[in-house]
Amino acid sequence: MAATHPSPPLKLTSVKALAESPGLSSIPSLYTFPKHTNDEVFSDIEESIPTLDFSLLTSANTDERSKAVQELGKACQDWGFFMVTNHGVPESLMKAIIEASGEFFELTEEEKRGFEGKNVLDPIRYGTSFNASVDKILCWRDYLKIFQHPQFHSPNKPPVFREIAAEYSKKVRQVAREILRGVSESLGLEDDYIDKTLNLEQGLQVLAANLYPPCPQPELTMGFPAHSDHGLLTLLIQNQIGGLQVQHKGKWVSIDPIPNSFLANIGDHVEILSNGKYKSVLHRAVVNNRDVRISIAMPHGPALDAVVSPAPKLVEDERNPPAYRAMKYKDYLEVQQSNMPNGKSCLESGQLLDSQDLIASEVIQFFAGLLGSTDDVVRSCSVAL
Ligand SMILES: O=C(O)CCC(=O)C(=O)O
Repeated sequence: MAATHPSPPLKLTSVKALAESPGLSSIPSLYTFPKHTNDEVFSDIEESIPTLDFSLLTSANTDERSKAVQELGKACQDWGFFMVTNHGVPESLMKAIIEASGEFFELTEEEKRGFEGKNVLDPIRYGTSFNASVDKILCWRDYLKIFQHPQFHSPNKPPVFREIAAEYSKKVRQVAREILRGVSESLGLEDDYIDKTLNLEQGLQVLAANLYPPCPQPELTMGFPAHSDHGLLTLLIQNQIGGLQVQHKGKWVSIDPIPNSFLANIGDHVEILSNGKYKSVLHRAVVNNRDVRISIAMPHGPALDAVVSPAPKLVEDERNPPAYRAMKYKDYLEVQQSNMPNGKSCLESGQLLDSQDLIASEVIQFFAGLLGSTDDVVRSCSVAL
């Protein structure tokens, strides 16, 4: 095996440019990830990832719908991940958004740099790695992240991007909202509990396009290290090149792409809302030495100003005290983005609070409400807790 490149690149370039540099046969040492003992990939797994037939979830037949809701709840509890079929988003549109994202990454380095963002709340952010300003090891990945809702944004290049992204995001958002109704119901809550409490009418929707170019030493690096997703529900598609691995029963399981379906996973904020009944599961993307892989992940979150806490109905029982602190979604995004994924979900890295703290935070929110003050009061108090 060839030795790793001795020195890091002087200037941070895109992985695409690096991968295309003539004669590259080894990767710069800055891209080398340490091996972990739990890195073994479980290939002969007997169970397969659950599938949600979306047409049954939206069926007018109440028996069919309640069976689909039950299966959805089981998928959230057992895997945190599931395939979504019969979702009604045209296959041609799914292909078109992958192609348009590919065209974006084909722009010149200078053109792409025009879309570089600095802050997690910048509505358009092109970049490389995870967050190159904090990463100690670089990931074999370039990305483009664009806020699609509540305000729609788009890069102005390539010219086809805007129209395709607008159409794709609108359709995917409808699917996500419907699945979240099912998630709500499966938790024994009103079907519109998540929608109303977290103000999904103003919910954040992000289009995150990931580019993983072929890598000469794929076994040494990582496209996207283990992480869980912020928000409520992510719907992912890819260009039929595998690479996603999901943690299941302590092992990594490769999930093969299935044409014309979404791979869905619940995010950290469903874990919080469900008080841990549904876990936001770690996943990662590995790279290969042959094919360019493109994935489009679409996280759907609460409104940025929504404060997320365990649903009171799910914590009223003293055998099940609140396990998570109330936190504004916007603040959570900033915390998550400020650290490179470290193999733990962001929740595990400091979100747990005991019930005393949660009661205190609810008291603060109550008084903030009485005083008619803004959410900033809540935020500053919550951080101080
Ligand atoms: O590319 C993939 O398959 C994973 C992407 C992902 O996990 C993300 O964008 O959060």
